[in-house]
Amino acid sequence: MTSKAAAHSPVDKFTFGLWTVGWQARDPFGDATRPPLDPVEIVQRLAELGAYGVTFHDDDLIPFGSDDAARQQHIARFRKALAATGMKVPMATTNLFTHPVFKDGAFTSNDRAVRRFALRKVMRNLDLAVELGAETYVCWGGREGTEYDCSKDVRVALDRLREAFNVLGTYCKDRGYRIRFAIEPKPNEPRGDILLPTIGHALAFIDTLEHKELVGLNPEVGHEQMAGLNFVHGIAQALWHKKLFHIDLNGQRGIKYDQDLVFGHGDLVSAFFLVDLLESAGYDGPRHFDYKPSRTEDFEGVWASAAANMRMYRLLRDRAAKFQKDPEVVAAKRAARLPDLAQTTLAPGETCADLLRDRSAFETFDANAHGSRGCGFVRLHQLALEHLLGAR
Ligand code: DIG
Ligand code: MN
Ligand code: MN
Repeated sequence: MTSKAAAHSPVDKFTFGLWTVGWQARDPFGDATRPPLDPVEIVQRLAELGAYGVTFHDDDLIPFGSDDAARQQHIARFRKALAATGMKVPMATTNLFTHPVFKDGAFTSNDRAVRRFALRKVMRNLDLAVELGAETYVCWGGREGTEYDCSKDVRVALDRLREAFNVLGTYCKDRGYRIRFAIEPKPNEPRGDILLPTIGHALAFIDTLEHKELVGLNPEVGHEQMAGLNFVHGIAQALWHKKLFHIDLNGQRGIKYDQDLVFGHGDLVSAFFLVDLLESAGYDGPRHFDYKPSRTEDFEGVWASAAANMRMYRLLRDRAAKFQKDPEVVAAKRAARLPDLAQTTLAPGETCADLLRDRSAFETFDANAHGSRGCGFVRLHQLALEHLLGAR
């Protein structure tokens, strides 16, 4: 599929990491199948495809170890491409996982000098992120973890992780930076077990931080699904905590290595309900695709895969909107008593004493009658799938 005139408008807020379409497809068992892509070309091509913006790790834009002159040149070229295309940079992050120095982690490395280097590396890219207008700074602790339980006392590692976020929060507050952190959980890979492996672990950790209001989540579809969890439930809880600061969209087919497929190319039914939830909830952040164009693809395939992510989101959004409006769906939801769940279990002002006096709540409650009532969920799900399939 060649890049047609943009089928998507920037209003959709579709964004991509430089590292996604720029992935050279090197994997643990094979060399790169594609040459490197110039970040300037990435910005231009994604703009043509209708993307809203790009995101980056520091090292995606400025090769690790570049001197200041080279660093400034890379940044200047990038800025020029952004200005020429109107592309935004809503999010940035740090590569704390590729260089061997991070082989035992960054914020939680047993080597204190590495922990201090990691903080400085983040601070430097935070400055650039703010200059470029980013509002979210993602922290994916890909190397924060272990292969052996004896190699790290996780309680102490969590102390160091908390210290890092407290220091970085202070760093931003001292400078008046209007940027928030978004922790990206992942259960494993590249480490045998990664700290803060799921949305739940991350939410609990965030609540212990000094600047907890500055820290939220950047959940990734495949990462929760690698742990066998329901991503829609995870996003619902992140929304419930008001901590969905950003989201990484992609596809994953079950509990296996991190596939980073095109969005919707994994569990399509889950992707449908995810889009339904995001749109119904009024999520107004970037729809960020953190995926890898399959190693089998040439550059024509790379750009086709980028367009596919956006097309999949829009198709699902259109179908979810029809699903919500379908009178049969509204009736089926009512029959399934979905609206009733929003009613508080105790009436406004009702006390425990009132509940204890209410014989219909217990003494005369007919459990068998209620237990034999049908819920009507299968019919509702069938209607959803018929919308997903374009059959309604
Ligand atoms: C992988 O899912 C991670 C890294 O690519 C990056 O740090 C983060 C940004 O979304 N996702
Ligand atoms: Mn991933
Ligand atoms: Mn990600």
